[in-house]
Amino acid sequence: MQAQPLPSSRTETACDAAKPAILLVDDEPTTRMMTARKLRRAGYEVDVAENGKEALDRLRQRLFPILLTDWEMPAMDGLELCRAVRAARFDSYVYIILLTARNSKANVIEGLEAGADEYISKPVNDHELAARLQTAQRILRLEQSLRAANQRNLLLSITDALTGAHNRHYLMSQLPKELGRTHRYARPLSAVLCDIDRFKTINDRYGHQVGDDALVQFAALLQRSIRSEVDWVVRYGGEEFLVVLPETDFGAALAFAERVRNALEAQGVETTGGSVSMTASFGVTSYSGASDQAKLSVDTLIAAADACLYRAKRAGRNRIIGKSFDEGASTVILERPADRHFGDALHDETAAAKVESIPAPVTGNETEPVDWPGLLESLDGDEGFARELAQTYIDSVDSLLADLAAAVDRGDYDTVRSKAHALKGASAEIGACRAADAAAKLETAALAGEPDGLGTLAAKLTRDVGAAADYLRSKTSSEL
Ligand code: GH3
Ligand code: MG
Repeated sequence: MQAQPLPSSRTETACDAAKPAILLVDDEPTTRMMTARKLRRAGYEVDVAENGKEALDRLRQRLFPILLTDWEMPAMDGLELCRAVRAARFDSYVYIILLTARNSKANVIEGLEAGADEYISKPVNDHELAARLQTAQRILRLEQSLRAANQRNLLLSITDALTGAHNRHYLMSQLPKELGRTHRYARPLSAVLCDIDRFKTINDRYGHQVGDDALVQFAALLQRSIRSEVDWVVRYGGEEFLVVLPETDFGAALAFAERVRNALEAQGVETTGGSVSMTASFGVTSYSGASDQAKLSVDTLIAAADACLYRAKRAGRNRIIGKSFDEGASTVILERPADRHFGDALHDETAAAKVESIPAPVTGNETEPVDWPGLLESLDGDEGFARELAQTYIDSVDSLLADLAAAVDRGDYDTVRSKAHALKGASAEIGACRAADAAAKLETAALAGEPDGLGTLAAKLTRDVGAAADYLRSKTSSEL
């Protein structure tokens, strides 16, 4: 007998050009072959299986939007197959048509309850099969558009509408997972909090529209700077973004922040209102993923980045301050413009260990030589320790300044650099921002071997350190 192609249904449309693939399941070879041939001649791509078990294996390997299955089969029958397909929850919907000689009401109900969408009695009428397949395609198209709408909605629910970055909702659902992986596999994780400097003045000067555009462009700069497969950007607040960098250690995270800081400082952003100069400040924080960090939480990670960002703002903006949770590591200050000392290490992304750790800068009080309240806060109010620290600073700076003065007189750059470096660390530790800044400038000049202005820079450093020591003396005698 010659197999006839399936008659075309009157409702067939142009969309039927790409017909869905059908998996045909029947244990009887002749019926299987004949039905397969008809379907193929009607333009369907068809694969065949001999029983439910084989069909299920096939479905696990590739997607068949339509499953046309016999009821009675060895190994796994049609009903069991229906149940297994529904339980498997494949990525997209499988439309199931049961073919069977059983056509009592009870059978129909049983088949539908097992998960079949449609039911055709044997012997199959070709017109009926063609019409049923049309229905299947209609339902599948509806299901696909629903699925696409759901995906769009899901994306919208985790995306910031203005910048296209992720929103906080996404952050709070994903960061715990990233952190979990960090702990489980002892892998590093870094987070960089970025905040545009004096953004209010950009709004004031250019208008809110340009301000919006500047935010979009800044987000785009961040997106261009990350590894798109693994890193992600969240709009954390109005003009504040958090970049999550999995598998990234402290040194590489600092290098990332420096790349962005540098690009923004150099180019600003192109907006609808023209080119806008702007800078940003960065708080960088990293977990190494070591097991002793199991207690570290999402909140701790973000709070540390926030504290670093706050310090970067107070220290003058357009800079990076980082804190690693690695054992023994302390806060790293990156100067603006990046000084040679840190810059060299930063350009070598693999050389995290070479990034010099110096004690936390406790800056913030811009009128006093030392930010004493900030220091106490960073020490969790431990006044006893703050007193000891102040005394140590007072005791040590005199000889450092004397050595420095002698080295300046001799033109001994190396000693000038090392004394300036020591004064920078000590001053940052105690919260003497101006002194730390002056020391950094002198250190940079000495490193570059610039004789001009070395004396002036050393004199300023001496004054600032002296003022800090005096301030601490007055504090220790009055308040402590
Ligand atoms: P700082 O350097 O201390 O960060 O100063 P700042 O001016 O950037 O920070 P501040 O928090 O004082 O002001 C943030 C400004 O960002 C105020 C707010 O109007 C603006 N802003 C927040 N969200 C948006 C936004 O979606 N569009 C625009 N155009 N401006 C925004
Ligand atoms: Mg800001």
